[in-house]
Amino acid sequence: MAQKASREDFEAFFPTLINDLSEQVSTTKLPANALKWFQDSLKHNTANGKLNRGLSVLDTASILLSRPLNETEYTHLATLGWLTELLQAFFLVSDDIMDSSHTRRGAPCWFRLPDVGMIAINDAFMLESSIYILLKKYFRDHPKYIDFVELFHEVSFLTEVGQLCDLLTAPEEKVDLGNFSYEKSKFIMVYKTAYYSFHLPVALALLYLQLATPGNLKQSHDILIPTGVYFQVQDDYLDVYGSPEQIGKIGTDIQDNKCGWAINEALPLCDANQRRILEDNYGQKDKEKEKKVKAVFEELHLKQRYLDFEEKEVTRIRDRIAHVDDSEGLKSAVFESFLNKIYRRSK
Ligand code: DMA
Ligand code: MG
Ligand code: MG
Ligand code: MG
Repeated sequence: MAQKASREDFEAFFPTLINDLSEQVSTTKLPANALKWFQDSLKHNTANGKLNRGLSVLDTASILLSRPLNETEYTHLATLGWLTELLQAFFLVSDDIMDSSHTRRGAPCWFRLPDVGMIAINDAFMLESSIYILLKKYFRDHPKYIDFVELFHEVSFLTEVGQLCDLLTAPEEKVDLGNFSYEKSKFIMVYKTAYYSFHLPVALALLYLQLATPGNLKQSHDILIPTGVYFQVQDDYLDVYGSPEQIGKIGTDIQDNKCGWAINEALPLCDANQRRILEDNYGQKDKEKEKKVKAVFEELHLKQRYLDFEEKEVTRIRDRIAHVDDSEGLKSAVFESFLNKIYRRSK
């Protein structure tokens, strides 16, 4: 029987990796304050998250093996899990700068801390570099070492393509709702979120267990990319409707002129008057204007439309999951477990 990874055990494992990275960076004989800075960044930027990505690496492997992980497997897979969390930390630190966000995981964004500021850009790079230092330390002799490296590089690149399109469709001071479309928002969701958040953790477990056949990877991809899009629709919905206490961040999408789920849902539904209100108020750094946009969303019943979308989409994904071909060692429970982590989430 598979065993669900405990969040506490997984969290307790991270200090080992901080020690490894500290040891590595100390070979440069850097000043003590720089070592402490790096350690603080590693801690702050990985803390208080949901850890879905990291835990899914462990859960996927245990499901594929149909048994609890032994000690070596746990160490290796927890390391891979934390590498997905480091990638996430790298993306979040930079995303918060680019989105002018204020809070993240219930605390000020890293770059908002008075002593940090734009040093955060370099901290983001170091969070990313940490992935490859740890990969080398723990997986240099694994038969799939180069595949791990390439996977992280490829997934990072795809995420950066997504972030680029997210930013280019959201120019500041140039609001043109005619430029938005459901197709554009879907493209952005696939690339900026689905690959690194969903495809990556499962692909890592498959590679580690040497079950990453082209067939298994393709099946995983075809289920996990729609799952990732569903997750980003939730993120976009919660940006507008979640409370900051719940989601740990203050929504910025309306003021940032983002081509996200809510505005694309609203545009085809609104009458001329509502459209004018959206055009006059969307994408501006002004709380009152944001409220006017939200009022139109309310009139269009976006909350209910979201709930309907969620049930329809999850039914569609579950149907795909039910048809997984397990002839090369893949299991539908991998995807059920991942989907259950996010179904009807409120944070
Ligand atoms: C999420 O975009 C994508 C990445 C790569 C961080 P987002 O700006 O919607 O995320 P959040 O709402 O967490 O700032
Ligand atoms: Mg953001
Ligand atoms: Mg963003
Ligand atoms: Mg968001």
